[in-house]
Amino acid sequence: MTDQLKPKLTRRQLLAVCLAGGIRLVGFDVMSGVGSACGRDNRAFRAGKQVGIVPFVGEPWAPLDIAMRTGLDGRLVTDLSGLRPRAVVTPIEKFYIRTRASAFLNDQQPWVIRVGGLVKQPLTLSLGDLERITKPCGLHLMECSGNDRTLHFGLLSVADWTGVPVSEILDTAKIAPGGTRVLISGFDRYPSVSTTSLAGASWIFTLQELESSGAFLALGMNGQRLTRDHGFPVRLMVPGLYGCSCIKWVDRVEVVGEDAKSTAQMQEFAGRTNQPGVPELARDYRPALIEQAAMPVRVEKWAVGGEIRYRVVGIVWGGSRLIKTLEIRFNPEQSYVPVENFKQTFNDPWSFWTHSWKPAKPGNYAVQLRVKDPMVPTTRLDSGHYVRSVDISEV
Ligand SMILES: Nc1nc2c(c(=O)[nH]1)N[C@H]1C(S)=C(S)[C@@H](COP(=O)(O)O)O[C@H]1N2
Ligand SMILES: [Mo]
Repeated sequence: MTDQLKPKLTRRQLLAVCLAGGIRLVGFDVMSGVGSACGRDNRAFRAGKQVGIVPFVGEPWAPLDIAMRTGLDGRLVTDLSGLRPRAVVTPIEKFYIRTRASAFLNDQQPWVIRVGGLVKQPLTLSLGDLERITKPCGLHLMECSGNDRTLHFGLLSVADWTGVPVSEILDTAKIAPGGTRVLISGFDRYPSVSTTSLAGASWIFTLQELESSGAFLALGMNGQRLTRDHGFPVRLMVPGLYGCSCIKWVDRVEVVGEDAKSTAQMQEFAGRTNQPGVPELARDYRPALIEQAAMPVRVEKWAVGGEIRYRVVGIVWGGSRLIKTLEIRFNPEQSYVPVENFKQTFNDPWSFWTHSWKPAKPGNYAVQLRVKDPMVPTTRLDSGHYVRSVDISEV
C-alpha cells in the first residue's frame, strides 16, 4: 500500500521538516534559557565547593539504569539524580522500561500494521512504508502512570523521537461515517503469566486527542532505531499522555465508533489515569493526561565561605499551560516560598529549577512543590505523590 501513502507526502513532508526545525530551535533557546536561570544561583555557589549529595530517604533501594526481569514484569528505572539542564535527553540505554519485549515477539518476519475498521481505504503498511515517511518528531517526555517513590520516580524519561504522525495515516485511510475514535493495538503475548499486569495492549483515543497531541508511530529514539524493549519495530507515542497509552509493538490501527468498549488495558489503568471508576465504554474515559507536576531530583550539599548550604535541583513537567510561579516548602508546617530559579518555557519535555536552602536545624525535611494557579490542575502533585524527604545532619 506504499503508493497510497506516497502522493501526499511531498507537501506534508516539507511542512513537517519546517515544523521540526521550529521545534528544535525552541528546544535550543529554552535549554540556554534554563542554563541562564540556573546561572543566577550558580553565582552564589560559585565561591563554594560541592561537598556531597544528600540522599532521599523513605524510598526503598532499587537498582537504577539497568533492565531487570522479563516480559510484563520487566523494568528499567531511570536514575534521575544526575539530570542536568544541558542534557535534556535520556540516553536510550537509560530510558525507563515498563514491560520488556516478549520472547514470543517475532520481529524477524516482515512487520505489518493493519489499518482498518471504519475507514474508506483499509491499509496494510509495511515497515518500509513507514520508514519512507518518517520524520523528526521532537523531544517528548514519557511517564508511566505507576511512577512512584518505590522506584525513585524513575519511570520518567525524555527522548528525541522520529516517526509518522497518526493523523497522516488516518488521512490516507480516510475515516468513514461514524468513525470517531481510534483503537491502537500492539503485540502483547508472553510465555509466562505476570502477577502484576494483564497481557493485551490497546488504547482508544478520540480523533481530536491524536490530532492535538501530535501522536505519532515512533520508529526511532535519539537518532537510533527503537530497541526491542522500547517497542521495536514500531510503537505509539502520544505527547502529554501517560505511557500506558503509548502502545509498543503496534500492529493494528482500527477506527471505531461511539459505542466502542474500553480495552482491558484502559480498564487496568483506569485508577492511575484519574478515571471516574472503570468505565465500560471508551467514550466515558478522560484523556490519560499528565497534569503539571514537579519534584526535586537531588539535594546538593555545598561549603560556601565557611558555611554549609544546600541547593535543591528539580524538574517540572506535564500540563498544558506555562506556569509563572512554582512554590516550594520544606515540611508541612513551613510556608511555601517561590522557587528561586524557575522559568518554564514549555510543558514538554521537562524543564529544570534550582533553589538554595539553609535549613534552620538538623532533621528530616519533606520537600514539596506547589503551583498556585486555578487554571492549572495539579491533582497528583497536590496529593503529595511527588514529595521527597531528606535527613539533614549539618547546618
Ligand atoms: N505492547 C505493550 N505496550 C505497552 C506496554 C505493554 O505492557 N505492552 N506498557 C505500556 C506502559 S504501562 C508504559 S509506561 C509504556 C512504557 O514504554 P517504555 O518501556 O518504552 O518506557 O509502554 C506502554 N506500552
Ligand atoms: Mo506505565
